[in-house]
Amino acid sequence: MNTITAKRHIFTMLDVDGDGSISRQEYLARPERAAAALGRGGDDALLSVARTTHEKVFESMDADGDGQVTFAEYEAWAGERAFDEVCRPALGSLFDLADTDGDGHLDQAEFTRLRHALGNPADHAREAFEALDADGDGRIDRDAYLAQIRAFVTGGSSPMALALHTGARG
Ligand SMILES: [Ca+2]
Ligand SMILES: [Ca+2]
Ligand SMILES: [Ca+2]
Repeated sequence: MNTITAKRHIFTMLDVDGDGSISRQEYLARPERAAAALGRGGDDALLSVARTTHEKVFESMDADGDGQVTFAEYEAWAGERAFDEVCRPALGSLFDLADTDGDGHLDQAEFTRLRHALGNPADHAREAFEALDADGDGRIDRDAYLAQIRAFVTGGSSPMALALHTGARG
């Protein structure tokens, strides 16, 4: 999978209604949906972190500020700098929502709930987990998880390709 394909893949996943752009509402629904699926209430401190970080990502992606992110905007924006400055905190906030016992790792049950919360189907959960659990100790480390997403979005290849590919439509 090359970088353009990876970008297209992620864009398609984020454009939930498939109308060709990621609306502000679509994007900001992600942390809300994840929190609800993970059993966290609207006043959860980790959810408020997730809301703030996702708002920053959206504002950063939406170059012309019209409340819609087109693929052209997304493609021009996505990359190493955007990942390090704004994506990483947002993805980390979702990881933290899913890390129910707060130990800094996702075990298989926590990871599977996160995938479900982000709208991925339940199938292939074990393969995705195994692909991301590089050292096979039965848990996914936060930094390793974020590094793998980074490798995927900036280089197009990483175990995350499998994890995302099996989880997204199309
Ligand atoms: Ca849309
Ligand atoms: Ca826009
Ligand atoms: Ca955990």
